[in-house]
Amino acid sequence: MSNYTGSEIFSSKTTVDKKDSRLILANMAWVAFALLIGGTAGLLQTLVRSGQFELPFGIGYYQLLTLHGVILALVMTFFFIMGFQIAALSRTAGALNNTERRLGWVGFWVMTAGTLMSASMIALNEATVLYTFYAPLQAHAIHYIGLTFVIVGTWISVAGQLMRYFRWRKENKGQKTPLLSYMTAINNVMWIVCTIGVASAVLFQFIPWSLGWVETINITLSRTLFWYFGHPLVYFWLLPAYMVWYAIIPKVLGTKGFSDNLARLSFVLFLFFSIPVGIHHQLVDPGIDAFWKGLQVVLTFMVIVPSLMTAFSMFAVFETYGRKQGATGLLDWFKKLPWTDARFALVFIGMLFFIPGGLGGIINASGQMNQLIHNTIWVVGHFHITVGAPVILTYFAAMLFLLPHITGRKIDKIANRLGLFLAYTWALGMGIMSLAMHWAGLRGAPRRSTFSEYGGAEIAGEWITYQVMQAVGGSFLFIAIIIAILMFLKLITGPKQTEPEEFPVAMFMDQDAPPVKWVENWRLLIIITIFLILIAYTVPITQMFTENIPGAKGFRLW
Ligand code: HAS
Repeated sequence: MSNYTGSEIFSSKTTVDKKDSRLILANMAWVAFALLIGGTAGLLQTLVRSGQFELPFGIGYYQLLTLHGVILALVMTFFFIMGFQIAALSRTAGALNNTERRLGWVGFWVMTAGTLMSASMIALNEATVLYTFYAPLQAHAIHYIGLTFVIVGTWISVAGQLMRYFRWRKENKGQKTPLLSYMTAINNVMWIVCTIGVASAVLFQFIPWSLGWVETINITLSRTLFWYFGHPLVYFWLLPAYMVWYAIIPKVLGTKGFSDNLARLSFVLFLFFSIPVGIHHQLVDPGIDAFWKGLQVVLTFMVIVPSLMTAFSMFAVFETYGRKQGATGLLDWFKKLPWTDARFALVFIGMLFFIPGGLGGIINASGQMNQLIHNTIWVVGHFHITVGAPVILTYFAAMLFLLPHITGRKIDKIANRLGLFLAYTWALGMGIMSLAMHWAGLRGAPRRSTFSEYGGAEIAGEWITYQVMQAVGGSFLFIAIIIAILMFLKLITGPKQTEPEEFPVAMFMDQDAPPVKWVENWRLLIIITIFLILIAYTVPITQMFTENIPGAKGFRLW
């Protein structure tokens, strides 16, 4: 039995198990491959969208945009999250047993099969429906089945991860679970609850409709089920980044995390408030009563709280570190931060992006202001400085220590320098591109449309400027992606060493505080989560069946 009392295991075991490492590496290989394909599609769609370039074989804007969205937002992130969470568990709770690891592998292969099915349909132009696959856009049934495989694959992998977490609890009764393991459990439970929405839409609506078994589809219901999943999806991406911020970055700095208890509370709040807020993506949709939209707006403001708690904790960590380095003034601790360590620089730049990213989210969620930005390219700017900067830059930072850790290599000077170049090139590209997107969005430029379709004559001159800025930003991002791939290659081929590179896991200032029991009372957590979902969704979904409101087809799924 371990004598663990907080975030770090006080035993000699501080590495990821060798057999688990192979599984993690397989997931991370997909991340690199998906980044390359999705990034290339991203660059090409910017160029095609500008109207100045044409591609062979009639490859069009929407096809490229679908590939870009599906491969980066769904495939790359899911493989990273599975790989990273397995690593976090293996490092802090201990090696997976054979059954748990086998589930990880089965999940991996099911996700792989699903990805290949969907990607081939997109390549054949049979699934040009964008990553949100809104009806009445219709794809080939294989695309929907492929996406189902991807989700089911994550469930299988998650089952193995949850088994590892609960086995630790059983073996260490009454003790506080390792923080990183606990965080993976919260993210996984949230994932299982939210994916039920998209799975229902795909199985009961999209697949029968795309196979021609039914002729119509209830659009309002399908969009609602999608966003029931779609908003927690963004936190499914974000929480692994927060795991790094809370539990890893303080150790990278050589200091302690602010509070283990606060970190757990913020994750619990994400579990409660991530799901009953999806309708804030549908504030202008017909078929949903204004009261329920308003209620979900209020709940959305609740889900901002754990991010503010995170910002507070990170400021506390950075300031404490700076003061330990001798800073005495109000802000000079900032200069003391380890700017030459790529693991830190990547994450910190990501955090800076999240300040306007979060503010933009608050604007989006504010009922009336949503009318101004909805369906404009502002929203695209918003998600590029949330998932496309803080989240992805933190994933890169995690790769920087994780890849050499699991392959027994070193982060040498070149790899670190590549990491720094990556951070600054990404920041430059994303800064220019997202600024143009926010700006154009405020001027009314719609998202997901080409110049010729839009024909926004009154901002035509400005439109060209925005387009050029987006293309320039996109090109820098593409260069950054090449740097990221070079960094991954360097990390898995660098010099071998007997002591693997550290997988840093921090201690906390309240390390010795006794465990707070209710945050691990899963029955209670799940009851509260379901209760909030029922409050937010029961009436609006019932109305989609019972009332003849525009957009809904009374009593019907189809
Ligand atoms: Fe969002 C649309 C509201 C966060 C992703 N969002 C999207 C879409 C995506 C997305 C992909 O209410 C488009 C979907 C589509 O295709 O249609 N979003 C929010 C709100 C938040 C939020 C309230 N979004 C995210 C995150 C995402 C993400 C995170 C990805 C990972 N979003 C919306 C709404 C829409 C929307 C509407 C629909 C718009 C429409 O009409 O279509 C909040 O969670 C944000 C809270 C965050 C903060 C920031 C805290 C800051 C931190 C950094 C601290 C920095 C430090 C360093 C410590 C309050 C933690 C500083 C050091 C110094 C020295 C300065």
